[in-house]
Amino acid sequence: TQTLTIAVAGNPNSGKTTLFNALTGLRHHVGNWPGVTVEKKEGRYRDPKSGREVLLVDLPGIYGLGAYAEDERVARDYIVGERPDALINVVDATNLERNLFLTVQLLELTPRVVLALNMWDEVEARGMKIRTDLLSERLGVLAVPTVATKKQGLDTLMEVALDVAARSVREPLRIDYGPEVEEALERLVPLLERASELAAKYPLRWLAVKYLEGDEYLAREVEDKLPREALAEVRAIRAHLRERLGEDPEVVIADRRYAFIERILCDVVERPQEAETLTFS
Ligand code: GDP
Ligand code: K
Ligand code: MG
Repeated sequence: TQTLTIAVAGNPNSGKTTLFNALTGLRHHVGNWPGVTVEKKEGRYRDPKSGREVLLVDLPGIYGLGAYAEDERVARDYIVGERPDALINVVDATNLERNLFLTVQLLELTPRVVLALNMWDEVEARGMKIRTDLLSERLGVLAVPTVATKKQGLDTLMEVALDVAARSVREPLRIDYGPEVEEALERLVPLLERASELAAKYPLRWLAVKYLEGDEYLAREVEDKLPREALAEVRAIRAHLRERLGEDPEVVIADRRYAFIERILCDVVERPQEAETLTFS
């Protein structure tokens, strides 16, 4: 059987390195991603049940999957190009508002994700209540509480990650971007599909969203690979959308992502003062 590859992604300071080291022990080595100076760390994990070896890859700490930061491009190129069997998204569970902004972007790209709700000791110490089942349901992926510094939850986390790796693929997360953007996406996707290279490499809705966001790297690739007539149409769709919205589609798309996260957190997270209000009102 082939070695499984599981990548670890998350915001800086979410506990990625602590979790990675806890899983791999000393069996890891550090290098660089091709062409850039961003550090690449790989290690081995052995599944205690099957004895199977898993290659773990620690991706750079990032806040999103945009085009402007080199480490964000490294992460997304890796996910698109290497297609890891599963992705562990380490989040600081005390700060879901910020951390989920990366999570939803990962989920729009691939459904092969498990969330590590790390810093769970802090969640408990602060008296926060997080409804993990509801969070999982809304995002469509499992969420496992972990305390990386104490190696808590890591067995369960890896069990779920191995299960994700073995499962057949579902659809990535779909955020509703509102009628104007959705209409543009509906017209864009079939046009992008005409370039078979793009269709083979990217989830096309994701690529279409990125194109509307004005992602210059992906736009260049789209413009390289699309037939000329399709390219003119694709450009016209984006120009028309900007006109309809009266602002950059990028802004509307980011707003919708934040709103999506806010709606989820409103139901999923109960803060201590809210708990008191409920008790004493
Ligand atoms: P990275 O930037 O994502 O690689 O994060 P690190 O692994 O370097 O961790 C950042 C800080 O958080 C370090 O001081 C860790 O010891 C601490 N940390 C990591 N995981 C946990 C956890 O589950 N609970 C608590 N309380 N601290 C943690
Ligand atoms: K750090
Ligand atoms: Mg680190």
